[in-house]
Formats: sequence, structure tokens, C-alpha cells
Amino acid sequence: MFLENKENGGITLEMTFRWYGDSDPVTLDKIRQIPGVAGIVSAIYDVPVGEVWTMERILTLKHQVEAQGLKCEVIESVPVHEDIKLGLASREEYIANYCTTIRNLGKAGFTTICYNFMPVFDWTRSKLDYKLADGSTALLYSRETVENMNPLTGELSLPGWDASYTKEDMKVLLEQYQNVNEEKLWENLQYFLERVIPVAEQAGVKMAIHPDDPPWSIFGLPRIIKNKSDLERLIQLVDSPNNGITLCSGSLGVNPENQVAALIRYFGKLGRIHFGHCRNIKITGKNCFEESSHRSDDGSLDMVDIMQAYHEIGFTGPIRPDHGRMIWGETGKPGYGLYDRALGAVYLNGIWETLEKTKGAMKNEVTV
Ligand code: DNO
Repeated sequence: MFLENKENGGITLEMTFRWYGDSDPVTLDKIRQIPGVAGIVSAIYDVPVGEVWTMERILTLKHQVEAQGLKCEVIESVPVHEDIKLGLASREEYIANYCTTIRNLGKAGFTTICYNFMPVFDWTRSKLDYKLADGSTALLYSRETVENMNPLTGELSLPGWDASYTKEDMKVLLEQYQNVNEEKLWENLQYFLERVIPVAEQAGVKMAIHPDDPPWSIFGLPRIIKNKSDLERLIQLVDSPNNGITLCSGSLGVNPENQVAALIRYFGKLGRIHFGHCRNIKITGKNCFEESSHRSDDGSLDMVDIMQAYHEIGFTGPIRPDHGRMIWGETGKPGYGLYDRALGAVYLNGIWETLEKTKGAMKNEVTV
């Protein structure tokens, strides 16, 4: 998957880029021109949640990406059906389907599956086109706005979640979650992992849970992957190297108590980080933030420290730049335009190259 640079004993960064399939205005032929991007992370978007991904569909995706000279080994995401998170009897069938999908992905040569266990809503923001001082637009989370939103009246704009819920579906789903507190959600996660991790082990696939974004409860729903102790509990639920983490700096980092680089060092040394999402955010108040460019000076996170932590642990997994702002007049999927994410990839690659070369220089100093 990832090549050792034998000459200086260094590590090649496996830089990837998220692609939303044929409907994505950011096409593969554009992505392949970003310096240093070696692979794509993607998914099959039109299979309903809970159904099996067939070999045929999986191989079509893989071959389409590889035909552009890009690697295709990471899936983001195979979504987990709500019945599994709710612990309903129907979860058996959905878990069996999930296991078949893992087996199929393994057979096709996929190494990593990113997924999440957030009830109902994936990542949540209150504004998708917040204007920054330089005229670009970014995603914004304001605690006050979200607290005043009501999922039942449609006063909601959430780019990351499945917009196919009707108001009625949403009402039923939210009612079902009345019976699921955090402990129950943990139990349901454990039940799921006890069944899928052995399959992932056999299939040679690493499961990488994405932290809750933002890492606190919204709309009264339980959220359980928010900080170090949650991640620690997660990896112990089923103690297998295939049970790991997507370390998302922007999700965890909006809570200043989460020291992102320290988390990378800690879980990286345990071999449980299987995928890195690298982005910066600017904390603007308690549980309030805006998304910034990747550059350290523009946000609250020290991206050099973060990349250094990956470098120190000898990280060999895939990494991707995460959300970007909309710049240079680009329009498209909020957070997932081409330009700012491409700048992010190049910036992260630049930091890595410096770390590699500085390491070499230090070695020389010692030996001269
Ligand atoms: C947001 C993404 C998430 C992520 C899922 C993984 O930009 O990082 O939507 O893909 O949570 O299941």
C-alpha cells in the first residue's frame, strides 16, 4: 500500500483525496493533477443504506479510479443502518449485509473502511457559506443557532447527512432514539463490532471509526466518540488491530481539551489509527467554530505538530486533506470543492517533505 523510501529510510506519505463519484464536479482528471495526491477515497453512493455492495459495483469503482493512475483502497464510508445503532431486531440482516460488503471490499483489494456511529446526523454545521474576511466562504458551527434548530420543522441545513429523510421519517427516528442513551449506544456499537471485526480480520480490511462531528451531543441525541477516553473504550470493545480510528483533526480539535497531536501519538503508537483526516478549524467561542484554510496561522490547530506526530509514529496509512473553503469563485459541494482542498494537500505534503529532509539533515549532522 505504501512504499518505504529506502534511500533515506524515510516514509512516503500516502496522500489521498475524497471523490464523490460521477456526480462530483471535482473530476478524477482534475484530482490527478494535484501534486502528490496518490489515491482516492470514495464510496458507492446509490446503494441504499443497509444493502450489500456487490462485487460488480465495487470493481467498477476501483477500475474507474485506477484507470486515472490513482489508487483506490479506502472507502469512506460504508454507512451503518440506523437499526443497528438503535439495536432493533432487524439489525441482524443489516449486519449480515455489512459483513458481505466487507468481504467483497477485501476481495477487491480495499484495505480500509471509514464509518461512523453517529445517530441520525453525520457532520453538522449551522451555515454552509459563511463569508470570511477574504471573501471566501466556509462552513460554520454556531452553538446558539444549532440549539434553536428543530429537525422536525425542517429548519436544518446539514450537508453531510442523508437528505432523503422526510419530516415524518425524522420524527419516527428521533422518537426511537428516546430509548437509546449513551450506554445503550455503546452496547449497540459493541454488538456491531463483535460481528464485523472478525470478518474484517479475515478479509484483510481495517475498520476506522470517524469521531463525532462536532464532538458533543446535538438535538438531544447520544454521541459517544468525542475524546480520548471514548476512543480508548472503542478500541477495547473488540481488541483487534482491525478495530481502529479515522483520526479527524477538525472533528476532535474543536474541543480544546482534545489535544490532537497527543491523540495521534497515543493511538498511533498502539497501531490503531488507520486513516487521517487533516484539516484546521478556528474556535470562535464555546462550542462555536468556523472552518479555516489548512494553514496553522489561519486556525486554532498547529498543523505542523499534527503532521510531526504522524511522522513520529511512522504513519503508513492514508491521509487526506479535509474540508476546504470555497475560493476563487468555485461553487459545488460545501466543504468539498477542488481548490482549497488541493492547497491543503500540497501544504500537508510540504510539511511532510520538510520533516523527512530535516530528519535526514539531523542524521548527517550526527555522522559528519
Ligand atoms: C465529513 C466527513 C464525514 C465522514 C463520515 C464517515 O466531511 O468526514 O461525513 O465521511 O462521518 O462515516
